[in-house]
Amino acid sequence: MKEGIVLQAVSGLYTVHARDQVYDCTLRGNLKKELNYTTSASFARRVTSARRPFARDVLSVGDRVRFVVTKPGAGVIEEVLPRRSRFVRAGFRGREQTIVSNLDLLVIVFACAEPNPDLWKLDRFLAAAEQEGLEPLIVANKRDLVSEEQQRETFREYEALGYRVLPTSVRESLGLDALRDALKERVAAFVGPSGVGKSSLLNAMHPGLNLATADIGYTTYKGRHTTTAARLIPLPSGGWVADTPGLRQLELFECSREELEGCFPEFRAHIGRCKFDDCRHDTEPGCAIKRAVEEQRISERRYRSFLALAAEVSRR
Ligand SMILES: Nc1nc2c(ncn2[C@@H]2O[C@H](COP(=O)(O)OP(=O)(O)O)[C@@H](O)[C@H]2O)c(=O)[nH]1
Ligand SMILES: [Mg+2]
Ligand SMILES: [Zn+2]
Repeated sequence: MKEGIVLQAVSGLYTVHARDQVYDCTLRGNLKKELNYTTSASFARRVTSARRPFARDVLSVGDRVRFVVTKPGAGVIEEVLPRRSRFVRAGFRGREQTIVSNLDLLVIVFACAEPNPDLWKLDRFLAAAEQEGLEPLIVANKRDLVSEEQQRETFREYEALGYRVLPTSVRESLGLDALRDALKERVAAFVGPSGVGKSSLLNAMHPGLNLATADIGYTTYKGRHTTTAARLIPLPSGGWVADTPGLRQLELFECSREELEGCFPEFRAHIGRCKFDDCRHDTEPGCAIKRAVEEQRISERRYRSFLALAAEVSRR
């Protein structure tokens, strides 16, 4: 038996990638009943799919599988390995839909300039990564347009929070090896505003595949409604990049106010220490979060970022 990863899943047919080769696979008939989804003890949303109907959610892009080769380039999937994570979104008629399994790295790309980095937007992506239990990697691209000092200064506060910041330049081939290394053996998604160089970075790591077109994603038509399919792109240097429009517009998904607090790592030590149990950390007296802001243990800017996100979350 071979082991591989599902790159594409279309109407019961799976493209499985194993050691630089792809196989068109079907699923063993009685496999559906045996699927046993488990997940790591990370901050990620718990996998409870065992109680959900499997009919539409048997296997997804990113699942690791064992399969037998039945003829050159084709096989039958015999076993699905436990899922480490499950990235879901509301699908058709609001039904929860697995978009990518085993996604574990969120590459958040911003440019040092052109366009100037919007740190409020960066905070949103980081909060979403925290909520999904994804490891974030901040890429500060177009480093060639600013000095090293300016790049460091702009992203310093994130490093202080413990996030990894990787300066890159596609133009000067800077940091690309480090990015390749960070992606190895991982299932990653690239997010960030348009024009920051996401496609350029992917093309630089994957010459030969023009990702400018892949950026749009693609659509399959099934009956009356339209679904947008996800796929994984294998990188020659190792690792897979998830390509789906739904991921690119990543936002906080069904996030409660309480959950949002935990998505700001510097808040965690102060949570539960406010005078009121239902403190919104806004105008209430005896607020531990506001005290931490006054004592400069939480930055004023990140605090205001939290309030802006909290207002949005509670409005939903
Ligand atoms: N100066 C500079 N320009 C870059 C760099 N990376 C990408 N660009 C340019 O930025 C523009 C947007 O890049 P693109 O990859 O399409 O961004 P995307 O929208 O995030 O996919 C293009 O004109 C690129 O040539 C870089 O490292 N330095
Ligand atoms: Mg692009
Ligand atoms: Zn408070």
